Amino acid sequence: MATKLSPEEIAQKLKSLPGWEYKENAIRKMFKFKEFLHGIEFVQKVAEIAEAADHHPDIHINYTRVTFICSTHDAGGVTEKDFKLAENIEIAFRDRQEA
Ligand code: H2B
Repeated sequence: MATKLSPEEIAQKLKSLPGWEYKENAIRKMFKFKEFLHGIEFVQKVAEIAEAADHHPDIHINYTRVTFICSTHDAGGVTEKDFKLAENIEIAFRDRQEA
């Protein structure tokens, strides 16, 4: 099982992930889209990434705002797996075609 990171380790690692914050035992970021369906398309992309990695974020959709909340349920907190997922979400957002 992945090891739960300490708040200090999380704070350090968040420095290389602009816009991500540590809150309620998870790391999260809200992404804003021009259109509702652009956000939904991005959710589909992240869902594919999550399935491939077998590591799944909580996803909150509020019209054109989509928030990904990453924690490792098995470990009861944030692990390296969540940082890997956050990095892959960032890469997918950078590479997206539609927004
Ligand atoms: N996603 C997240 N975020 N945390 C987990 O502990 C987790 C997961 N566990 N996706 C995975 C699936 C586990 O249930 C399977 C069996 O590997």
